[in-house]
Amino acid sequence: MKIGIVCYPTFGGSGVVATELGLELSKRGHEIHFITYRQPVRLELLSKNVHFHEVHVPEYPLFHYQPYELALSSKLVDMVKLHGIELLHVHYAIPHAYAAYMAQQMLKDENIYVPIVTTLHGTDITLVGSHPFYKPAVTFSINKSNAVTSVSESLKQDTLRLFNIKNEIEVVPNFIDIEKHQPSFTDCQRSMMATEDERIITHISNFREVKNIPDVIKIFYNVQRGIPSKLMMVGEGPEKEQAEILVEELGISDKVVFFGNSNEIDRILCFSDLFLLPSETESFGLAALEAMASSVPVISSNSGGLPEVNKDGISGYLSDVGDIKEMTQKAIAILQDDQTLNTFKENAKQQSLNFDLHAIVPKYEAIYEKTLSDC
Ligand code: GMT
Repeated sequence: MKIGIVCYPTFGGSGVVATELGLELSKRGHEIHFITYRQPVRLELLSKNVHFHEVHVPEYPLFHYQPYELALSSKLVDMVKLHGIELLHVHYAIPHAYAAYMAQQMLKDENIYVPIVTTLHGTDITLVGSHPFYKPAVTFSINKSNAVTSVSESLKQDTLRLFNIKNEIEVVPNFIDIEKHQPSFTDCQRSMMATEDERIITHISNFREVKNIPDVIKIFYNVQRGIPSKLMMVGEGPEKEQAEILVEELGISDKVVFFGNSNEIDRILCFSDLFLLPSETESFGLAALEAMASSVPVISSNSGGLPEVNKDGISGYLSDVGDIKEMTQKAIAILQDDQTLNTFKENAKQQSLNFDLHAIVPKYEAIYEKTLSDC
């Protein structure tokens, strides 16, 4: 199949999933066209089956907001015609599903029909999409998609609760390329980050309010008082500066490393002992799955789709949002001795195997085939 993939090209989970999906589909013989405003971060290699088409938005001083949807839908029309793209798979409803629908209508005028598969990722529904200013357009574009998927059962239920949806929503969970998370580094360069008696705790995110970054730091602060440890903070975002100030105020600057965005997530996870994700809400928690695939147990909140990914008492623990005390106790319970830690590490790895890309990607292929045959 010739598939156009539209996504955000940044470090966000939806872009990562879209990129990994496109790469795997290309290995399975499909021709993939990524259409977005920048080359996606994990899309390092273009090949015979992987193409990237950049959406340009010319700056014009009359516009207070440059019309990205317009440029995207025009680019989609051009690329479908030029490359014979048979189906568009758009990740994150806003504004991608809307732009794809406009492209579909424009192409109809030229007797070309391109179906749309929309994948809902989380904040496009829970935080942003349900805002009254966006809701009618989001509802419309979900209902006009030929097929709709969501990354967890929890997100599906949120979508049905928040919007008037007439379409079927199929749950296709996020996935991981387990092979990429095999330990390929001899000692993971752990010694560069911590002494032998220290545990390494990690958090990876886009540092938005929804991630509850202050909770990450407070949990770590409590843990390091009983168990010698270091905290690795990976990512960039609006809450990062406040996080650095809090670390300073708590007097733990020598124990916390802020990495910024990193293309070496697997290297950092390789030397990690515990992953913290105390988010306010999380439709899935791809970062937690990536940690588990690297044998890192997870302390998370129990909100949204996290209980579908992290299994309480097995791959880690789940607590109510904001329950720093319980999260601290559970982190200590995992880290307190090598035997317990190793059991959680093995279980985390085992749990991640349920999300192996070889099991999940065929589900998308089946959706594409059905969508095309229904048109
Ligand atoms: O986590 C974010 O803020 C980024 C956001 C995105 O769309 O890139 O992540 C959402 O999609 C991910 C991939 O499906 C999920 O793993 C995240 O849980 C989800 N984030 C939220 O629901 C807050």
